[in-house]
Amino acid sequence: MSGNPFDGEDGREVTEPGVFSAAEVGLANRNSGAFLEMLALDITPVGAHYLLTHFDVPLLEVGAHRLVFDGAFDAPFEMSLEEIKAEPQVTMPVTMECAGNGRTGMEPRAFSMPWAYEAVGTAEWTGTPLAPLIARAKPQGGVVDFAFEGADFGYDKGVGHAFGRSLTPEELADLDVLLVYEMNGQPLLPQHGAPLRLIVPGWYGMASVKWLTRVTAMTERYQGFQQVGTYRFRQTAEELGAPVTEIRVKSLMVPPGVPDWITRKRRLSPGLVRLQGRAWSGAGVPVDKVEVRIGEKWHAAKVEKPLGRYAWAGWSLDWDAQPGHYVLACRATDAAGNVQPMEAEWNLSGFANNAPHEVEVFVED
Ligand SMILES: Nc1nc2c(c(=O)[nH]1)N[C@H]1C(S)=C(S)[C@@H](COP(=O)(O)O)O[C@H]1N2
Ligand SMILES: [Mo]
Repeated sequence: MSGNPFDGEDGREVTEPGVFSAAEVGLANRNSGAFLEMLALDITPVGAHYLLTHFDVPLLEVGAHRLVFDGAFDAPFEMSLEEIKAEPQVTMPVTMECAGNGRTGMEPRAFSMPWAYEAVGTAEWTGTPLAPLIARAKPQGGVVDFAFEGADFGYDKGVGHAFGRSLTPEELADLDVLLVYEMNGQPLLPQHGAPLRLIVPGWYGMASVKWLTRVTAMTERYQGFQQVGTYRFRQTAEELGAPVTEIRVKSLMVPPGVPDWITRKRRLSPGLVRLQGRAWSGAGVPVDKVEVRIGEKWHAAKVEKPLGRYAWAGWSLDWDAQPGHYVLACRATDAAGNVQPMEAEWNLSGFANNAPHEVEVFVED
C-alpha cells in the first residue's frame, strides 16, 4: 500500500467541444468568475473578483498565524500578522488574471476549470513589500530560489502537495512582490487567502500564493508540483515546457445592450451606444492601443490612463449602431508592440489564451 489513494491517478477525462462533465461543472461552481458588466469599474468589488482555488479553502486563525522564513537564510525568523502589519504599508491596484482564462476557447480543450473570459479582476491590495523582509533574513550565497508555501494541501495527478510556487532572486529583485493582508481596504476573505497572501504584480495569478505560511531559501531549484508539474506551455505531457510567467496583453468589453438569460446574446436599439471595457498587459507594460471590430472593420478606441503600473486601463468607443447582426470584438496592443492574436497558440493546459473577446449582438428597433 502506498498510503496515497490517488497514486497514479490523473482524473482528467477526454473533452468534447462545448460538452462539460460534472467534474468540470463542479470546478466552475467553486471557482466563480467576474461579471463582465463590472468591467465598467476601475476596481473590481471584492465579491465580484474571480476566484481560483485548487483544493479546499483553509480556515486560518489570524491571531495564531505565522509566516516562517527558513532554509538557506543566515538570520531566519518568524513573523505574526501583527508584526507584518507594522512594516511599511503599501496599497497597489493590481490586475490579476488566471493563466487558465480563455481555456474553453482552445480546442482540444484541457480538462480543468472551464474559463471563458471572466478570470480577471483588479483589486487594491494592501500589504508590505516582500524583498526587504527576505533581505533581513539574509539569504546565503548559493540561494537560487525562494519557495512560497500555502496552507492548502491536496492532490493533482496523484501527487500530494501543499500549493507552492517559487521565484528566483533575480525575479524577486525585478518584481514588486507584496505580502498582502487587505483587499479593497478590508481584511482578506478566506477564499482570497486570509490572513496573508502574495501578490506578484504582472504575472498570471498562480504566482500569487494564498494562505502563505512559509518562505524557504533554496540552494537547489524548487521542484514543487505547481512550479514544474503544471503552469508550463507544453505540446505533449512528456516535455517540461517553458514556465507560464507574465500576463499577455488582453482586453475585454462590457457586453452592450440587454442579454438573453440563457445564451447571453444581446439585443440593443439602433443609435448611439458607448462600447467600453478594460485592457491590460503583464510585467508593468502599459497598453498603447485598443481596437474594436464592428462588422469587418477595426476602429481605434480611446484608452484611459491606468490607475497604476500594474492595473488595467479603461477604454471606450462611441458607436452609432445600425440595425443588423454583429459579432463585436476588441483587441489591445501594448507598449512593447505585443498585440492580441486572432487565435492564440494552442498548448496542452489551455494557458494564456489572449485571443480577442467576442460579443454577439442584434441591433433591432
Ligand atoms: N495557496 C494557494 N494559492 C493560490 C491558489 C491556490 O489554489 N492555492 N490558486 C492560484 C491561482 S491559479 C490564481 S489564478 C490565484 C487566484 O486568486 P484569487 O482566488 O484571490 O482571485 O491564486 C493563486 N494562489
Ligand atoms: Mo489561476
